Amino acid sequence: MPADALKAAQGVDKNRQWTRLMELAEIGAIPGGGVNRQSLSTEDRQARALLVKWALARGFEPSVDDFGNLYVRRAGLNPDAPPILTGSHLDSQPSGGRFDGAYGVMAALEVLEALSDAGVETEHPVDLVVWTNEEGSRFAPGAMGSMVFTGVASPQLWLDVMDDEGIALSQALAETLEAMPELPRRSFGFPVHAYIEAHIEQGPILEAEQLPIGVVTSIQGARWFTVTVEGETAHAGTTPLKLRKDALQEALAAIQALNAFMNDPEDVLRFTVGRLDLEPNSHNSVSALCRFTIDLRHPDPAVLRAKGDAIETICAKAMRACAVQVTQNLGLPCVAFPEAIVDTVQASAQALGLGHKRMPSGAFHDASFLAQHCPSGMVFVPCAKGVSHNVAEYATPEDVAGGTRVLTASIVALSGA
Ligand code: HGY
Ligand code: MN
Ligand code: MN
Ligand code: MN
Repeated sequence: MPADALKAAQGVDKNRQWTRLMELAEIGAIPGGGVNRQSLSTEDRQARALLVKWALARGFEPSVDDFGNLYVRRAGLNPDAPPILTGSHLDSQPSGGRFDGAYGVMAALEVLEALSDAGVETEHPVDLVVWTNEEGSRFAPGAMGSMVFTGVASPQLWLDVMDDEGIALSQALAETLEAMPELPRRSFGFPVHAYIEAHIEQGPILEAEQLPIGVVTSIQGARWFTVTVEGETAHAGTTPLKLRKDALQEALAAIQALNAFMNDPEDVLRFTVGRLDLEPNSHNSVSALCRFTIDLRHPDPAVLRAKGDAIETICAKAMRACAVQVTQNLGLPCVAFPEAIVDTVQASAQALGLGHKRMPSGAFHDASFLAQHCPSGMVFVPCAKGVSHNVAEYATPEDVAGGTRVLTASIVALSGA
């Protein structure tokens, strides 16, 4: 571990990072200590503006790409060298926590500040990144910004996607870019030397084993589907049950059949129906349409493929009188990070005397796509009871500072001092 790596890690200021995390958490704050700062919303724009203010105050160079991915550069000794990228996302779930995503962005800013405070120069520039729409809760799917950056998908694919208020992504994106007119534009897919994301674990393992650092080795794959069941609306009082084409009842039959099929005695597979929308959604009318979402995850690509590919047949078989359509709107691969990156993160934790373990990630991250673009890795810190995507999400000032020290040391080790 180069001496500069540890020197820079000591530059991490626990209080500065914590104060910023709490100030950021005021943007979109909701009762219970969480945030509702959904992608490309007014709150998302306010958070981005606050980050740019902090960056400019330190002489770092903000920029943005056409999909709203926001960058902040700390120059390296070699301006032509591909940057080290580090960051996460500022958008949250509707009843999200203060740390999911926000921690990785504040950790990245703290890395830049710590390098400057410690007077450590890096060969490669270090770029903070804020990925647009990692959560996918307002505009599905998630990880859009990193998919567009890495060329996995064209932004055209989603410009017409609407949120629940009928606002198109293209409009929300235009408003976000218009809010930062002074920022120079970057291209998608520029060469990246390495990518490292700091994140809360969003699971109970580190806390249960009282370890301050998770050295992430892999991220399980995820597939998102939307199932649309179409029936016919009818009068609730006069229409005999056997004549109905009741979209809700037949959607429930499909969900029951899917639950049975997805049942996994080892409890490794993750199957979630998170959204269910009805039309006309009225007390005394039979449902004409039921749309529900599926979030399917598994660490084994063969299982993820087999289980996901069976969904359409299972839903069709469950229909009595309705029609059903199944569309997949996210395919996130099972990812294993390269040993060189994992070893560097582990060596940093070791050199800093922080207890750690190698572990997989149950949550997906933008790192899932960056891993197909450049050598990538992640650093986890514990969160209280493993709770996340919940207003009660919490991590301690000590743990988030420890994670940022490991991130800083890893970045210096990777970027060459
Ligand atoms: O859904 C996920 O795994 C991520 O937290 N957005
Ligand atoms: Mn996240
Ligand atoms: Mn999340
Ligand atoms: Mn992420």
